[in-house]
Order: sequence, then structure tokens, then C-alpha cells
Amino acid sequence: MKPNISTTIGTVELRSCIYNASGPLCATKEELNNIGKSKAGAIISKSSTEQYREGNPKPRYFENELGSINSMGLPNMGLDFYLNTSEELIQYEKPFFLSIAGLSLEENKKMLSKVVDNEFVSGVELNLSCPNVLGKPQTAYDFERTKFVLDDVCKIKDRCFGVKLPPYFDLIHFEQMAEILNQYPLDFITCINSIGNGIIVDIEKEEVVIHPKGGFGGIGGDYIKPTALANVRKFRQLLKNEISVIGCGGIKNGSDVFEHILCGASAVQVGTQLMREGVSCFERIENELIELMKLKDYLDINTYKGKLGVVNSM
Ligand code: RRO
Repeated sequence: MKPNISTTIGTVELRSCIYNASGPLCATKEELNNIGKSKAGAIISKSSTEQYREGNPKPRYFENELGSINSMGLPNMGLDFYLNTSEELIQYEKPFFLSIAGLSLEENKKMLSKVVDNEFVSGVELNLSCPNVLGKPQTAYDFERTKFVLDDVCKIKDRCFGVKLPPYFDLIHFEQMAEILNQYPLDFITCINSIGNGIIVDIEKEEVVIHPKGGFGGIGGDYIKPTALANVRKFRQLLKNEISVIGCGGIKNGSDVFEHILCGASAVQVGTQLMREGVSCFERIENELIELMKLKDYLDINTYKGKLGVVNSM
């Protein structure tokens, strides 16, 4: 029998647990339609602000064989564009998630109130972790502020709703954040956003490879997979069952998806590899995951989700 790789986030059903990360190739109508036509299990938009944004000056994205660095600065078409586009995306018969990243709490509340009137958006991912907007901190590194934001936005949300988190590195921080998240009716968290404010050096030019912010930018790809897996694993252990964990970070083949699911992911998002390969990556990664599950005699992802073994030390 062919293994089943479907999944459910809140009440939203996905034929495949593999889809795009908010960010790469999901800002324009053409890009969103391309993800719709692909084998991605869902479509998520580039994080949206209320108004159109040009983003940071170029070059603002760079990749090498190990991963990527970006300082895009939230370029997007503005909320109305994504709400208006949502209707044409229903032809693909897969969920459409809207990512929002307002520059203030008021902006996020205003955007969420607008979503309430829209019947085509399946769910909302609130980005609390953009590392690249000058003068704006990553909200989810400020625990009190995160609680304040969730208090407000959870009063407005009317459908599948979750937050995109930055990577954490300290076990106490996982516990503190999980304690906050467990107080809210969230359907999912997505972890992780890029690892903020790294630098990649061009040895020949003896220069940084991207121009905004003196070359500092969010790191993605292979560089970040171990951190992503640790965040998925720790939050799966600490969060109540109603909150699904969506894994993001370093996924470029079927075994990467398998690792994320073993750590506790209910679905996974592909970022850097989507930029490299385009939307055909979804079919390839899906086939690789199915082949691996066949080899291991797993008929669906729930049979191994979160079941990563540990080795007892002396
Ligand atoms: O647009 C960006 O610079 C950006 C965002 Br909003 C984000 O959440 N993560 C990232 O790596 N880049």
C-alpha cells in the first residue's frame, strides 16, 4: 500500500504534509499560482503588511551549497492583494494560509479583523520573528511582549491560527515560551524562522555577500537544520497536544522531512530549497519521503511522529 502523507493542522486538512515556507517565491500572483499547481500540500503567502512594501535594497539574498542568507526587509504586495488573490487559489483545492507580519500590534489587529470577512483563507500564520526590519526587534524574543500580543490577537482570530517563531537556544527559553503558548487557543506553531543576523563572507572580495544592514541577515538551509530539529523536538515535548508543530529549516529531501516528523512535526515547510529548485521540489521530496516510508513499513506519518529515540547514558 502507498504510504499516506496527509496531515491535519487544527481543522485544516492537507493532502501532503510538505508545503512552502513563507518567504521564498510566494509574494506575487504568479508565484502563488505556481505553488497551487505544484504538489505542495498547501500554499502560504509571503508575510504581509497592511500596505505594499518594496523591502530592503538589493542584493538582499545569497545562497551557497550550505544554505542561504537574506535581508529581504518584508517586501510584499500588501494585505488586500493577498485577500483578493485568495479566491482564485481555491481552484487548487488545497489550503491557503496567509502569513501576516504587521509592523505594530495595531497593524496586526487591523489585518486580522479584515481576514474575518474572507472565506477563502484557511488559516493565518502570525510572523513573530522577522529578523530584517531595521529598528524592529523579533517579537518572540521578548516573552512579555509576546504574551501581550497573543492576549490581543487571540480575541480576534476566527479560524486556524498559529505563530512563526524564531529559533531558541536555551532550554529555559523553550520552557518560558511554551508556558506562554500553552495559555492560548493556538492551532500550530511554525519553527523555525531563519537564524537571525548571521554573516556570510565573500573571501575573494573580502566583503559581505548581501548589502542591507552591513551584511547581517537571516540564515537558512543546511546551516540551520540541527537547530530547527531541536526547536521542533523541544516544543513538541512541552506544548499541549492541540498545538501542532510545523517544522521549517534545512529541508531539501525526503529524509529531512522524516527527521522533522520524528522530532514531532505534523507538517513541514521548504524555504531555501524552494528558492534553489523551484516548485518541482515538492514532488521530488514527496516521492523521496514515500519511498523511505515504504522501506520502513510506515503507512502514515502518525506512526512515527515524535517517536525519536534517545540513548540512555550512564
Ligand atoms: O522579509 C524578510 O526579510 C524576512 C522575513 Br519577513 C522573515 O520572517 N524571515 C526572513 O528570513 N526574512
